[in-house]
Amino acid sequence: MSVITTEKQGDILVITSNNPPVNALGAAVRQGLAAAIEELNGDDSLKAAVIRCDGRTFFAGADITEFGKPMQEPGLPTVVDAIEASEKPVIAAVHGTALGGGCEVALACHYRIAVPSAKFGLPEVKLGILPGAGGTQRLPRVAGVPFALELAAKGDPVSAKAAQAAGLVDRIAGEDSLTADAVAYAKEVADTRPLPRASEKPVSVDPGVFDEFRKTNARRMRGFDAPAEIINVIEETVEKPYAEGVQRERNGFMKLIMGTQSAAMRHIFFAERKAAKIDDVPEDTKLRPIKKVGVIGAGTMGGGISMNFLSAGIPVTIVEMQQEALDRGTGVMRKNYEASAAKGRLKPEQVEGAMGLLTPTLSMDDLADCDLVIEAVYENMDVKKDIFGKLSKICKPGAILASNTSYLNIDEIAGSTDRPGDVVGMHFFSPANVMKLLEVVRGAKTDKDVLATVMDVAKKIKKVAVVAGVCHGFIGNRMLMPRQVEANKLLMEGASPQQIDKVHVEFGMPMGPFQMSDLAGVDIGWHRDPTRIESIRDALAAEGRWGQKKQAGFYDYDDKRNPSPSARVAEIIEDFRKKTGAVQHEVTDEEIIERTLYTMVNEGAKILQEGMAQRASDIDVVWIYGYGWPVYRGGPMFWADTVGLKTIVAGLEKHGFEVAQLLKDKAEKGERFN
Ligand code: T1G
Repeated sequence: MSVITTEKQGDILVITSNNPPVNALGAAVRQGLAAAIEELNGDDSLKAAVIRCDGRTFFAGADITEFGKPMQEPGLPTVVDAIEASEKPVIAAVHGTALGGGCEVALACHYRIAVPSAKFGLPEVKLGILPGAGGTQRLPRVAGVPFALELAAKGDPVSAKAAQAAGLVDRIAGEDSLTADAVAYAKEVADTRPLPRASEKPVSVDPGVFDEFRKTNARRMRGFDAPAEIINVIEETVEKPYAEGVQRERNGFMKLIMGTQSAAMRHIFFAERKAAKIDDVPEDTKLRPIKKVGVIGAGTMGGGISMNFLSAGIPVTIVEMQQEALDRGTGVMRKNYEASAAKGRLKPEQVEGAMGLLTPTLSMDDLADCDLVIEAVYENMDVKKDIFGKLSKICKPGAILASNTSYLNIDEIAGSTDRPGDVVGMHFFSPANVMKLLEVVRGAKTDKDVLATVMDVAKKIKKVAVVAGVCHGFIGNRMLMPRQVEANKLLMEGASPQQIDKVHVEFGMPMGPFQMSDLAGVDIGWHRDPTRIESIRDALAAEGRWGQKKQAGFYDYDDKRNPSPSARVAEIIEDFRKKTGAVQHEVTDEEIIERTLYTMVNEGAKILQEGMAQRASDIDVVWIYGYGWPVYRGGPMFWADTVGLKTIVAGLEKHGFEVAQLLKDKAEKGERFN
């Protein structure tokens, strides 16, 4: 069955794409569209055409799986130009998400009609590229430069209503009558001339808008090539003829798509989706119904975890030991929702709706009818085993019992129950209602339907889930450890906190190891004995330098939490170096990269060879979504491939590290992780 079919409805040609799952504009679709436009213009009985899609969405863009392969004719630019050049009107009938090339197909049509729930976007920038089929030329002319910059350089979709307000959509159809409304619209405009061709529309522009946009979005665009190029292309071509402008667009597209950043971002696009699949768990595994969730602990984590479910419309029973702690926890949740409402991200009724699904209680017995219970108390194995022992008796058969532990042994926790098959780790990252990553820790006895259910729940609460095995720190925190150990050693050997952090921030991390310690709390995991000073961290903690919350940690902080190097910290470091007789040397930025980032890659290789992660790309996903690793570098394992595994091995050996066997083998064979 051809992916593109045509059907005459009177004198209107209805062109339909049926290319699941998202009507990506692959070669067959492009060929079919080109042939259909020829059919339209070659048949005198036809007066206009409608382009529509079957399935869940209008074209969701070029077929990303074709990137990097020889392009089959006709290319999308050729197809969209043929649509616009048609002598008879072509109407785009949009539902779902018209993204990237899909939005560009719609732009090349003479009219655009969409259902209210439709969205339009140019997310190419999130793949490290730019709209390569006329989008940078037609959108400014149809909807104005400011709107075009927002859509193309940021990559977020807009609603049909917003698109209509900007001039990108001409008419809104009934949610359930798109095709009929589109055909009627085609009949209405069949004889209207001249045809409205986007590329021929004049555009007025305030030249200052480009630098204004650059300034406003500097922080968000830091380190990325594509946004800057998109702004440049539009700025350089907006007052030029289409033919010239589209050539500049093409040059920009080719430059970006050949670059490492785009390869990295496309890698992450697919890696995130691959991570959702568990190799030995069939995709049609029957899921356990999750209608009600229990959360034990109303602290920062318990509250954040609860919000994920409440926001997804899933009722939560939250348990605390003390009324005061329970009230504080629920108060923080309400405050967080109200803060979002104040920023216009939520309507007041949504705040009440979410909070209305929350049942606070002091009794664990109230968890009896929950389908999933998530324990989020402090990191103490005895406490967790006691709780799980009780849950084992309280919870109904089939209820999933999950721990939010960030590094403790799930098998040991499961051993405190009489139903280890129901036990699993669900490691959220703080703040749990914001960070997208969820590590799903698979115990030796965790049932497959429990895993499949938790992965499905993760999608429902908009988390990116990655399966981890049972080891200390699972995937993310296990790789964080060697980074922190080496960063502290480098302090002892002559580097300053700000030098080490600067290298990481310039690499693209949101913050360096010491800024991160100050944010999380220097006292986290501290033994709390101020007389026992075995590390620089102990020395800081002993003086109450517990980080941002005390306006003093590895840095000093002003009232707005802006960091500045601390003379006191420099003294503490110097004293500690002297006390321990640490040998000093000139620490270079390259050494910092080798000792803090190469060691992470080495740990990632160990995680892979031990089977604690299913794939190298899963490790990449963990670091992108759990720690803010720059997506344009594709995650630690992808980045190692771009550096070259031989270089990684040499760097590790230079500093005396024992290289993981898998890393050594791959380097020797010239292989990559991804
Ligand atoms: N190409 C190929 N496969 C795609 C695809 C695409 N564009 N989009 C999605 N898929 C696959 C995806 O891998 C998954 O496969 C399945 O479809 C369902 O996706 C010239 C050059 C549309 C909002 O960046 O944002 O156009 O895992 O799980 O959550 O200027 O997919 O099932 O085997 O994400 O409902 C620009 C990318 C391309 C849009 C649907 N377009 N896609 O979300 O489902 S570049 C994009 C999405 C371009 C032009 C340029 C989302 C979605 P599998 P899913 P979803």
